[in-house]
Parts: sequence; structure tokens; C-alpha cells
Amino acid sequence: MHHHRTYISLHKPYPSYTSHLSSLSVQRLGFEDWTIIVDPMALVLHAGNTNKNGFKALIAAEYSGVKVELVKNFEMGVSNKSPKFLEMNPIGKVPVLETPDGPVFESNAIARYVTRLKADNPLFGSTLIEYAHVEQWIDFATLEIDANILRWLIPRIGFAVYLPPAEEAAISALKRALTALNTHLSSNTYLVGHSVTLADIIMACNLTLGFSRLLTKKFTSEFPHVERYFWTLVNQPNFRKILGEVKQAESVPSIQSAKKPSQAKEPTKPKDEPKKEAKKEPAKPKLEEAVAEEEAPKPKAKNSLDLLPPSKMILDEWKRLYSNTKTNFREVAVKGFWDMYDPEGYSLWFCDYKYNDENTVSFVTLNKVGGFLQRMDLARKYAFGKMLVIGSEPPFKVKGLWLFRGQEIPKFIIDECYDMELYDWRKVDITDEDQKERVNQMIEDQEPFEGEALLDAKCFK
Ligand SMILES: N[C@@H](CCC(=O)N[C@@H](CS)C(=O)NCC(=O)O)C(=O)O
Repeated sequence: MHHHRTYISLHKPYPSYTSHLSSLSVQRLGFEDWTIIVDPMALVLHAGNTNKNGFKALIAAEYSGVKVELVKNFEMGVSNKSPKFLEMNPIGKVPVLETPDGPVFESNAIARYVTRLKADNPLFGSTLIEYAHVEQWIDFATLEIDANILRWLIPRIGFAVYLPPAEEAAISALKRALTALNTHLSSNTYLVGHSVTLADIIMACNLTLGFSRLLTKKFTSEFPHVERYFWTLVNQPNFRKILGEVKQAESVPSIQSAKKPSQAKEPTKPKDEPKKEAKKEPAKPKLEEAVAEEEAPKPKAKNSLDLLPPSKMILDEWKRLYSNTKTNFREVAVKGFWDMYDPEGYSLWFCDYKYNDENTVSFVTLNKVGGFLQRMDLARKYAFGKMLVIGSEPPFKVKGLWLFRGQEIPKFIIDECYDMELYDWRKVDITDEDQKERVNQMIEDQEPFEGEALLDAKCFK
């Protein structure tokens, strides 16, 4: 790996010198070093395929170009209790990573190991203070977020004694942590610096358990920046590949302890380490399975917008006209829009970001809008949008124009794209010339817009 780094660093900053330097480095490194470069050994991770603690290393591996594979046929409660496994981790917990130099347990340590396999990995940050902040947020994600989610969740699903005051304490500690996280994220896209770090990976994995099992929309809406951050991360390709689609819990699990006769019969020893429960007989439901439990994917229903009476307006034709018009935008694209527009089959909407005063950092604001458009991907067949980031200095205003199939904002968009509720929505009255002119200006990115410069204009098409 060390030679790998030498080789890459000779190449990267000086592309024009590549041929000269690569022949040098080949001579210097010899054949074995090349095999390291082209055939990195896959590391084996022992964990079930729904274990968020295993996901930390798998996502870090995706970002780092490292090969990590889940062990085949892992069975929770059986595989991790075998003598061979206990040699790797005497406590019998997962995940465990097998490396050429021996095993590593504890998911954060495993994720750090995988991350260090890539030299100078930006997942750790790039300055001393960034390294420290990455570690700071990893501990925070573990001790303030994850620990309190587990203290709340585990008793509810019947793996520890349920005590109302203990639950209350867990919830208030979690809210305290989320409040701090929300404030940090109100002016930062990521936890540290301007790109994803290992801290974000670990935080997102911990939040995934929370969002999918426990934290309903009602609960998380108090923390809108955490929501934005979470949904943005889990929809990044490197996360999505490992996590699949994350769905938010619709309710807090009802208290299970009383409903499980097999457990009720056992002497009720209060447990301070809730996870010890899972160590009992394999016949019982296993904690990890209970925690990771996923609903079977439902077959996809046809979109109800496809059942609307056909429209003479072909959305793709408009998008093509918009994209292909380079000059005389008013005369060609804007005029073309109104020629095509079908007010029966489509509706136009203005949107206005509700929290403009929080848009104090330009790139954070641009990332927010970028994330919104990314999440609108699911509406591509039924929508066109323009989003303007307005102002030459903070706080920036975010305003937009959307064209939707049908007369209402499609319900599936409201349900699936949480950004929708961060905006006030107003249907355009096209009989009002002023509103129509505002539509034209937004289609055109007219500058100044309402007296102000544009920081950016993004289009969803
Ligand atoms: N701090 C550990 C937690 C590991 C852990 O609690 N693993 C659970 C599954 S998520 C487990 O193996 N439970 C089985 C047991 O307690 O025997 C880590 O992050 O790796």
C-alpha cells in the first residue's frame, strides 16, 4: 500500500509528466507492487447484511476504492458464537473484519482500518484540526446519538426492561444531541470540511437505524437540518449501494416486552447492558435481526398521474426546447413554453424557501438546492423546475418555479421528497399578467431578479 501511494502521488499532480515518471516508478517498484495496485485483496467482514455497524466499513470501502466482502452465509447468533469466531472477538459480537494481519473488532475501528488503506484518505480530513473534528464527530455519533437511540429502542422491542423514566432520559439526551447536531448543520453541509468524511459515514449509519426504526417524521421535523443532511447522505451513490432505500419509521414501536411470552417466563433480571439479552438461547428472536428488521419491498403501483386524461403538452418536448435554446431565449423558449402549455394537464407553482435567514453560507445554500433537485429525480417524468438562489450576499433567498403534471402538487412527491415542506407553495394564476411575467423571468434566469443579483440558477429537467 505504501508503494501504491508513491506511485499515485508521482502521477496525479503532474499529468504531463506521466509517461516519464511512470517508467521510473515501474522500475523502482518492481512487479509485486504492480500486483498490489491492480489486484487489491478483498477483506472479509463478518456481519449480517442488514447490520448498520457493518455498513460503516462497507461505505468507507466504497469511498476508498477498497474491497470488503461480507462473509458468506453469516447467521446471527450461530456464526458469531462458534469457537473460530470467538477467537477473533472473544465477546462474540459483530462486526469483525479479517485482515491479512489478524482480526479487528468494534465497528468504528474497522471503518478506520478500511479508511486508512487508502493513503492520505480525504475521509479523515486534510488538516490536523480536521482530523480532530472527524474523531470528535465519530465519538459524538457513537456516544450521544447511537447510544441514546439504542437506550430508547432496545427496551421497546423487548430486549431490555422497559422503564418509563429511563426512556424519558434517553429521549431527552437524544434531543439534546440532535439539537446540537442541527445547529452545526444549519451552516455546514457535512460534519467536517466541504466533503464527506468518515464521521458522516458513521453518523449516517447510526441515524439510519434511528430513522428507520424509531424516529418518526413528527420527531425529526424539529431538526430540519439533520433531516436534510441525513437524506442527502443516504442518497449518495456510495451510501445507496450499501444501504438501499431508507424509509422513515411511521410510528415508534409499541412496547414489546409484555407481548413476548417466551421472555415473560424468564426471571426478570434487570439488565444494564441491553444487548446481553441477545446472548441467550438461539430460539429467541435475535437482537440484531430485530433491530435490522426490514419490511419486504412492496410491488410498485402505477403512478396515478399516468391515469390522467392525456395532455397535448409533451413534457420532454418542452425540456428539449429549453435545453436547446441558446439565444433569443424570450422569443424562442419562453414563447415556446406558452405555446405548448396545457393548463388542464399541468399546473405551475411558485415556491419560496421558509428558512431564508438560515442561508448564511453560499455553498451550503447551493448544496441544499442541489440536494433538493437530486431528490426530485423520482418526479422526472412529471415535473420541470427552476430554482433561483438570489442575492449577492447572505442571507440568500431561494425561490423556484415548478411545472407539475395535474392540478395539484403530486402527492407522491410530497410524500417522498421531504424538501417540499421546507418551502411555501403558491399556485400560479396564469390569468394574472404579473404572475405570468414572473414565470417568464424564472424560466429565463432574468437578472436582476426582483431587484437582486442571482448567485445561481438551477434547472430540474
Ligand atoms: N460497539 C460494537 C457493538 C457491536 C454490537 O453490539 N453488535 C451486536 C449486533 S449490532 C451483536 O453482535 N450482538 C450479539 C451479541 O450481543 O451477542 C461495534 O460498534 O461494533
